[in-house]
Amino acid sequence: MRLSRAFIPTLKENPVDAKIVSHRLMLRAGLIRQHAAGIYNWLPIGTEVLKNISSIVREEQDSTGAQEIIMPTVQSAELWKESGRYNDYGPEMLRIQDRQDRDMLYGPTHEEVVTDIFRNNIRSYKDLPINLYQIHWKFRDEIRPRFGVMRGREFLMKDAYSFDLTYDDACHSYNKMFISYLRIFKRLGLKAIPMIADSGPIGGSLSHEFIVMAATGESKVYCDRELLSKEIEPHIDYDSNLQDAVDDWTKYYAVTEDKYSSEDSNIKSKDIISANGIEVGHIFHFGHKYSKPLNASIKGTNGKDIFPFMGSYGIGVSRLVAAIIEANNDEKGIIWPEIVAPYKIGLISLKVGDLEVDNLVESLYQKINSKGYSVLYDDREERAGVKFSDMDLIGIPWQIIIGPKGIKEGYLELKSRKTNQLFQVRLDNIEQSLLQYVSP
Ligand code: 5CA
Repeated sequence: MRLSRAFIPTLKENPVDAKIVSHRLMLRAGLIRQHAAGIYNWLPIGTEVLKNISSIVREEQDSTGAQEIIMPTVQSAELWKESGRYNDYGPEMLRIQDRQDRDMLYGPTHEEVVTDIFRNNIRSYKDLPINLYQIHWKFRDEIRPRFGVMRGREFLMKDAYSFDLTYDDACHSYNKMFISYLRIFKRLGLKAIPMIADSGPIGGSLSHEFIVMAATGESKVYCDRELLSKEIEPHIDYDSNLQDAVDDWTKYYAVTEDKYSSEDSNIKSKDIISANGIEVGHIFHFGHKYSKPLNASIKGTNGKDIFPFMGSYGIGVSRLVAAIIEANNDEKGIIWPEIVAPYKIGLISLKVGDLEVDNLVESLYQKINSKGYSVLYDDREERAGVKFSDMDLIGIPWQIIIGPKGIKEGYLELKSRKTNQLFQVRLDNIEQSLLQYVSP
């Protein structure tokens, strides 16, 4: 993409009402614009980052055997009256009436809808286990939307729902999501720690939140220091028994504030740290909480009707954009991990209008584009300083810098946004040399 044609409305000044760094940088780098309180427009590079995060979430969820669907954002209130949550959910639910005066709502979550799909289409234990997920918009009329997309009213969530024949099978489904979440957050360059959590309005007795430690996080957590350096095993076979792998994480003390008791900390206080964190995921096992009231029974192995055990598993996809920025920024702007960056390479011409430079940069732009690299080419007639600071603000991981001096001497400069290191890359063997540092 040529920057002269790209819609990336950057801001020079810090927006005054943005209180945390990710909110400031998302506005300044032109990722989002507010539409109404807690409701945002996602502009091109914000959209690109959401797509990149969604792809990783999708790949990892698919590899567990979960299947992607799309459910409606606007739901009928009838189902919620059946489950008993219509009144319980409270003012966070946006309730609407259609022209027939029927009660509708904008979905804050989808347990009822997915259970309705299940009961209308699945009849036998032979169809279990099944896990259905979507990546879709939710609306919660949060009392205090704040920090930009960190706590929005409309936000993008990955929500998965599992159905199992037995409690043990349901534990296996829960464990699969537990491990899958650790893998997803690691791929996104985040350290997210699973912590025992309160299940709130979703319900059930077993639940873990995945927390990324951050001073600006809204969740207060207590956890064993050792978890901060714990790594996930690189390989996983989802058909194998995952209990040991999960126990290896849950054997440490790690709880959110609701589950904390000061007596716990007395026992081993020296190992336990208290900190703030961002809740990027939350998984729940709630057994028959929805399958029974919605009468989603199927034929069991002995021909008798049984209710499936259920769980649900959420990831805050739009919140992750903010969480990644909180973890990856400096005074100049965002520092995207390559895997989510809106563009991997920024191409900066130091002298637009110089024929030799223009020709070389143009041909290089075509070449690296055709090799599958995503490139943002700053072709504007701006001072070099402006170009550098825009690329740094937007956070492109690699910047190729070309000027008349380098051309004369037969090289270009490649700068790493993260380390600020400069590498000289020879012009006569550019693809090979680039591959050393950046993969498409
Ligand atoms: N149905 C379950 C799991 S599918 C559910 O709704 N869980 S949740 O309420 O915990 O939400 C899942 C994730 O969505 C949270 O862990 C958080 O990362 C994200 N999330 C929740 N509320 C918001 C919000 N207001 N703004 C941005 N992200 C949010």
